[in-house]
Amino acid sequence: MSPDLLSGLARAPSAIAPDATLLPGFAAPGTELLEQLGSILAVAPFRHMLTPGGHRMSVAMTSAGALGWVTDRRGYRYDPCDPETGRPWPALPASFAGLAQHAAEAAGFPGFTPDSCLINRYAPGAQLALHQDRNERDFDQPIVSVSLGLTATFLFGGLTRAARPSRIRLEHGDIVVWGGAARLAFHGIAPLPAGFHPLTGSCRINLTFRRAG
Ligand code: MD3
Ligand code: FE
Repeated sequence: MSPDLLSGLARAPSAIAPDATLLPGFAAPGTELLEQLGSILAVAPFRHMLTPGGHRMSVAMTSAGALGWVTDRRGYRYDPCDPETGRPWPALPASFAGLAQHAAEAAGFPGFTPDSCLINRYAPGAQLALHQDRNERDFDQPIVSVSLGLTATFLFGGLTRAARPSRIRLEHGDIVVWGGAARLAFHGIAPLPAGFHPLTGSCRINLTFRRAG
């Protein structure tokens, strides 16, 4: 088999679970996304937020779009303003929204129009415990995730916390679309191993596009 055919097979969409579609390398491998990201971070830098229980999250986060996801002692929610500045979150770049819509359509969810992009930064050791995403208004809308930089182990559980999660490697440029039956699945990220990626250095960045409001 030719190397071309092999890589073609490796890059075909695949089902992680019903209604959870991995689009390997669907995001452009270059620096365009990261350049736009730099403009967002200049206005709304990464910060470690507090959980309602008072724990500082190991993942650093920020947002772009009409709504941004926040957590503090008062709870988890979407807010039109960055609590650090009191100002609206930076706009969602049209290229980001277009990429998310294109990916959603490729996975069978046409007409996805995100109003929020949560941006997560993982340094080595950072992790995200198993959770559900349920602060959004309409669970019929998918979530689109874009992985950049270091490879992470994604934990995909079932619809109850008790289900033993499967482990999936998410690499630079991979996009996953989570809709339908997968939308309320428990999921998380295992502690990030140390490493170096030419575009992000010693971290992983994940963008999740949502219709929150
Ligand atoms: C499956 N982020 O921000 S992205 C999150 O890599 C979050 O930073 C992880 O979980 C990360 O909430 C995982 C993949 C993901 C995102 C949302 C989902 C998978 C999902 C919602 C429902 C089911
Ligand atoms: Fe999540």
